[in-house]
Amino acid sequence: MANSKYEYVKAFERENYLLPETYIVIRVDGKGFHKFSQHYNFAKPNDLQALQVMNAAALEIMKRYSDVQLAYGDSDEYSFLLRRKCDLYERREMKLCTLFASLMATFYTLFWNKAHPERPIELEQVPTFDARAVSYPSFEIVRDYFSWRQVDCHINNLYNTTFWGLVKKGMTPQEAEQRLSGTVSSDKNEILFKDCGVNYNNEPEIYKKGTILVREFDEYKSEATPVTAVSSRQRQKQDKLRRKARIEKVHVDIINNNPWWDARPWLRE
Ligand SMILES: Nc1nc2c(ncn2[C@@H]2O[C@H](COP(=O)(O)OP(=O)(O)OP(=O)(O)O)[C@@H](O)[C@H]2O)c(=O)[nH]1
Ligand SMILES: [Mg+2]
Repeated sequence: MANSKYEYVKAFERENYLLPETYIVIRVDGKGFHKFSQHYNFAKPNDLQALQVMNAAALEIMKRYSDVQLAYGDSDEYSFLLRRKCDLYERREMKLCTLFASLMATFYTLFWNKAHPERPIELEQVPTFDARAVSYPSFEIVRDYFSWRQVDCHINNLYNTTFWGLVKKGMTPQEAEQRLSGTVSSDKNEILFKDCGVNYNNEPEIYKKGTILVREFDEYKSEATPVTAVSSRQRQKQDKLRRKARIEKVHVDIINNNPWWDARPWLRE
């Protein structure tokens, strides 16, 4: 009710507006997916169908929000890069985080049920996600951010692949853990090859590199004009182009891969 005597309670609300002209990254992460993966019998170390459900949910978010230029995901997490000039919900942090987390949970449930009609999501174990938003002042830091997530994917995947490789060869989980303690990357590669007969290089790219969803433009025109100088008609036109751009799914190395980033100048804008 407008102008009631209770209106004053609104004065207690606080809002964080993410800094203008900075890149926003929103990362969603599955809550308690260790348990979730056990409940739904995920394949170890990687469950391809579960990863595809994450990818489908993230793609759906990207389709809805043209400000998302790039998304990177592995395991139970996804990071979304919003363009520097994005004004989605006036850059209100709470609005963005709650929205992305709830969309992810809803889409995850829908796509999971579609992929597993025989094993639909049950009330006692529903997928939920937390979300955080960070604003980064330079594109170099954005690249380092995504490199950080991909390095994390690589480290976890090499460990998990070796661990489960040893367990499949007859070790107990404790023995496998002990065998891997103190080892570096090259040791794990060697253990995998010698003890498990697995060449890590031949493992699927989606497991080793994670998934990148990226908006691709055939004809790209720079938007490098100050935000105030762009008319609302121009802005609508640019938004339409972003909506029309195709979204591609790739599993490539983005760590220190300058040519990959440089070939997509719109990610900088
Ligand atoms: N078996 C299997 N487990 C997976 C897969 N993807 C994710 N997981 C599980 O999900 C966990 C994700 O890691 P975290 O996000 O650190 O753990 P979490 O249990 O979700 O905990 P919080 O995020 O802190 O709530 C992994 O440690 C695995 O246990 C998969 O493809 N196969
Ligand atoms: Mg998690």
